Formats: sequence, C-alpha cells, structure tokens
Amino acid sequence: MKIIITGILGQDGATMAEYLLKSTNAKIYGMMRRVSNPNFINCSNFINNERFKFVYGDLSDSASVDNLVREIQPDYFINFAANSFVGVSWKMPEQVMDVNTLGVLRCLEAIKKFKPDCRFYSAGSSEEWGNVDYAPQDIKHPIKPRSPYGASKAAARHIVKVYRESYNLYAVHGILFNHEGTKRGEEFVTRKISKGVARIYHSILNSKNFDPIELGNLDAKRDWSDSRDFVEGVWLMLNQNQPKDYILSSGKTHSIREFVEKSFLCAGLEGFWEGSKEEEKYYLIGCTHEKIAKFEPCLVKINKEFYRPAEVDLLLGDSSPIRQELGWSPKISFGELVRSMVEFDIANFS
Ligand code: G4F
Repeated sequence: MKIIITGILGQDGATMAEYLLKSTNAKIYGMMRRVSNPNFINCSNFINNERFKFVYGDLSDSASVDNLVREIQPDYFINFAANSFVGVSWKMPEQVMDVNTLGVLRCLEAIKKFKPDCRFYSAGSSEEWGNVDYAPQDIKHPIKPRSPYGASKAAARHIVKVYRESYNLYAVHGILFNHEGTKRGEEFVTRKISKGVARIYHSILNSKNFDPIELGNLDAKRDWSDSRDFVEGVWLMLNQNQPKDYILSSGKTHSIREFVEKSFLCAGLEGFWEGSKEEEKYYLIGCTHEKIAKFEPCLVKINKEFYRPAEVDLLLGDSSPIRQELGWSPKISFGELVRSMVEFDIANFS
C-alpha cells in the first residue's frame, strides 16, 4: 500500500504519518515544498523509518502533483498541505485560495488522470461555517465563512463533491474542528499559550522578571481536540464502503480565556483577571518570589494586533454521525490536551 501525505512537516501530516507507520504496513511518501531551511522537528520519530520517504512537490505547481501521482501510483492521497493560519489569510488571500482551493483541484485532477482508484482526503475546516447560525454545528450547517481561509476551504469542499459526483472518485472532505498538540505551530493560540506559560514558569523558577503573553480576543470559543485522535478519524473516513463527509470534533467548547487559566494551573500558577476590553490583564496570585512580586507579575495582556478583521465567535461541532456510523470517538480530553502541551513545553524549554 502506498500513501502520499502532503503537509508532512506540519502537525497533521506528521501525526498522520506516525499513525499510519504504526498501524499499517504502508509505504508513506511525505510531500514537502523546497524551502531554504526546512524544519524536520515534527518528523523526528519517523524520519529514518525505511517505509518513509520525503518527496518534493508543491500544491501550487500542478506538474509536480501530476508527476508524483503518475510515478508513485498511490492507493491513498491525504492532503494536509494548506496555508492553515486563519489570521494571516487576510494578508495573503490570493496565495490562500491558490494553495487551499486550487491545490485541492490540482490533486483531484492528478488522481483523475493518473490513478482514478486512489482514495483522496481533503482537510476541511469548521471555519467554513464562520458566523454560525446554531450550535452544535452539523454537516448541514450553512456555509458562512468569515475569512479568506474559511472561504478557501468552503470552495475546496464544493470541488471535492463535484469531482466525486462527476468522475466517481473516492474523495472525502472531512470537516475538522480545532485540533492541537505538541507539534502545533507557535502562531496558533494554544501553542502560543503553552509556550508562553513554559517561558514564564522558568522565569519564576529562576527568580527572573518576565514579559506577559500578548493575546487578541479572549472570548472566542473553540471546540478543541488532540490531533492524534483526529488522524484516526481521517483514516476511518478514507476506508468506508462509499465516500461520505463527516465532522470530527470533541462536542465541547471552551474560550481562549479558559485555555489560559487551565494552562497556567497546569504549571502550578494561578491568576486573576482585572480590567476590561483592551485593558484587561491576567495577574499572578500570591507570587512569593521577592524579585518577581516587585514587578507586578502580569501573565497575559491584550495586544490589538492579534484581533482579526472578522472573528468566528463560537465553534462547537456535532460529530455524532461518525461516532455512530464508523465507531470513532476522541480519547484525549480537553484537560489532558492542555496538560500534555504545557508539560511538554516546560520540559523542552530552552
Ligand atoms: O489558534 P487559532 O489561530 O485557530 P483558528 O483561527 O480557530 O483556526 C484553526 O482551527 C481551524 C478549525 O476550526 C482550522 F481550520 C485552522 O487551520 C486552524 O487550525 O485561533 C483561535 C482563536 C481565534 O478566535 C483567535 O482570534 O484564538 C483567538 N486568538 C486570541 N488571541 C488568537 C490570539 N489566535 C492567535 N492565533 N493568536 C493570538 O494571539
């Protein structure tokens, strides 16, 4: 069995490869773009596995995608490559549409031309629903994106459906709610918080002053899960009798504020909120370190730079169909997810 995974250096591609190398005998081809200084940290557990190989390709270059599918003849093509940072999608909307939407089209075209029985996974997003009408959101929720990123994923969803129906391809567009972990990029809010907590924890341990973590909107709510649970759901979606799109979500929602509080508690640090709107701050309770206490130990403050032009206020997913029909369920709770990220970042702080 041969599987192409795009986005191999990112959280989802690397987590998927780890899972498939353990649970199948497949040969994995991890597609990466040529960049000057690639970061292989997320691939360290499998980079030397004899069933794993890096291959060059780029979703914005159809010839490269065509060549990979023609030469490898994959049984599965799992597309996790994307410009996945919502916040930056207003700054480079054309590139986002090119990679996230046309990139999916290029994969589908390559499969149609060179390996029509290859099963294709397209990574959809709860951002497609954006300004939500109801909660929990199910697969029938209207598409109302709030960002170029959300629009790019919604368009990808349509093109997957069109190719599935027009050419009888096995192509699914699974809707993934937020999913995190220790491979998460530092620009996303959860990893930014867990890394910030680790930095502050070590400063306090060494009686050093520290800068607060600077965040944007604290009141947005997200349905967070662990990415290791999600790759199992993706694999189930790829192995149904007939292709069908599903949602993966925990079914619980938490605010950024709650993520902050829980993360600091995991490091043994308790805080309290004071002030409102842009002046709101999170202070450390009962700091006993003489040197730190002097500096009014502020843990979190607001920086307007991290506000978005349009926000998605609430995400909460209904994943009951995949639970009932394919037997998927997440094993890692929100509390365990936060703890694992904070403990990892404290242990690996440098
Ligand atoms: O961590 P985020 O950047 O993730 P976001 O925008 O929810 O998108 C993630 O989940 C989607 C699925 O729902 C994926 F499709 C997408 O690729 C990505 O993985 O932001 C989460 C929330 C937002 O409401 C944001 O406004 O956190 C808020 N936030 C507050 N302060 C911040 C910050 N986000 C970031 N990145 N940085 C901040 O300082």
